[in-house]
Amino acid sequence: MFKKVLIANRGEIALRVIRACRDLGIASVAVYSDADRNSLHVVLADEAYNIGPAPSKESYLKIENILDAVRKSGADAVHPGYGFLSENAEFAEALEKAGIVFIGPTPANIRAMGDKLSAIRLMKAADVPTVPGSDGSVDSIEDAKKVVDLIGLPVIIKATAGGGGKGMRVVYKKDELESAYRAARSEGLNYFKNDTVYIERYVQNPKHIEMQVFGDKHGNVVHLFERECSIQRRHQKVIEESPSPSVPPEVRKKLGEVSVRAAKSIDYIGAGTFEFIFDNVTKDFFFMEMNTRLQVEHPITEMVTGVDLVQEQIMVALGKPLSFKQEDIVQRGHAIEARICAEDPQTFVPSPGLIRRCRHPQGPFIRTDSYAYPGYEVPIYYDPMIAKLIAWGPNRDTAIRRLDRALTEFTLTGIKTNIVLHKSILQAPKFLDGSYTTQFCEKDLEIKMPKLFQGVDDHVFLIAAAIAAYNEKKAKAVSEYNVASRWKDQARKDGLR
Ligand code: MV4
Repeated sequence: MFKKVLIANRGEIALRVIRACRDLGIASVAVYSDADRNSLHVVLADEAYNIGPAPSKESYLKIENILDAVRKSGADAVHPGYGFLSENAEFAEALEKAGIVFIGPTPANIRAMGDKLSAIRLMKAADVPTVPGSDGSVDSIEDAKKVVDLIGLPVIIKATAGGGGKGMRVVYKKDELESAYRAARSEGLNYFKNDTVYIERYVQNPKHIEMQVFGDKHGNVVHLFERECSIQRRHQKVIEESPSPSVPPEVRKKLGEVSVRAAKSIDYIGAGTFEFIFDNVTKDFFFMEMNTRLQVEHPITEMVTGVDLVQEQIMVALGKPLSFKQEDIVQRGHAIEARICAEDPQTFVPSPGLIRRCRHPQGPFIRTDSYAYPGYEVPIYYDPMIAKLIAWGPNRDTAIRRLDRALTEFTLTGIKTNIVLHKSILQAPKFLDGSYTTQFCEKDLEIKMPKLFQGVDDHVFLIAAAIAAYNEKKAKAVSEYNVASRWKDQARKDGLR
């Protein structure tokens, strides 16, 4: 067994990995930037090392600083979490050279899937369905026109190094092609220093379906079924669920077979995810890219399969065979995850700052992966996601009800959060019937703010705040029940105190 694992990450995922270590009897090491001195991962790990200033480039992304902390702590393995250095082949290689185990795929695995065109080429060779397209890079506008003549419109132009929607253009009409082609190339160059682009037929009514796979160092590969992640906004996932309400059993079977074959074809080791675009009308699916890391939304897979994916990552990195066989893995019930972010629910602008009240939801079949606590200041430097709420139920309707209950129970004040956005999604007809596509947030979602806030003048808020301040002083304690947003309830509750 490893003696000590260093977690090269922060936030809720650092906590998730610390917990897996403790469950396995492994000591954990936190690393933190100057902005994270008061972060929970520093408290919960067995030891912690400062790795530099607040900006990620000077701390969480600085390989040399992480390696220093590894040496100082005497850790024998590193878990990278997601984001930051989790898909950095040089980091994995540097650790390997230093005799430290990288808890993740091999550098070769990361490289093979890191370049999107190389990934598509490898997947085609493994007989994985891909979208009809340019078959390699498209290096001139003349070539682009030829490709469009061949595959027809609409098409999507993608930068090979692209991500997060950058360097991507959808083209519906022939006269839009040239400007879209130039835009995709220049965005690729600007954001990723690479202006290589390729073209695919644009799949309409797209759903984002991804498959969790796991490989070990003995050649075993198993899939853990799908997650649907089509509820997203500007390429940021908002809600994920498993199983997908749109995947029929026979397509699910095919997705499983294809994913295991794909992972085997590249000798994949560890946790990985194949991302597919799924046509909700024809039920066809096409390989898009592979993520060679543990993903944010991994808990929904854990909830329906009962497998601890982080523990499994650690055991596989140690060289142990997978603890389960394909036939052991079944989808039991339904799980949904809501990403809770410190952001304005209407403008989606990040809202970092001091958390005043924080009470996490509890009760049956709810899991909360959060690093929020009262008095914590959410830094401006990192991702605004502060918590994940995950609900399980024997069926989709029950899981939705329970997630809604958990959202209602979640008290989080001082900062703005997207909790009301989630509440609105859970009421939307296209969400409830499962027919939503990746266009849902733009086209089908109406964000409903609580009635309390509609048509109320500012001076009413001022009076409410004054009442709240008075009550707080009178109670000589901080109580979440006398915040301004609950001033009506307060009037009723006064009699109880
Ligand atoms: C597509 C697609 C439709 N057809 N590829 C978006 C992120 C990246 N992982 C792949 N993406 C897409 N690729 C083909 N051939 C639709 C998306 C897509 C999308 C595209 C434009 C605007 C918003 C989108 C949201 C989700 C997925």
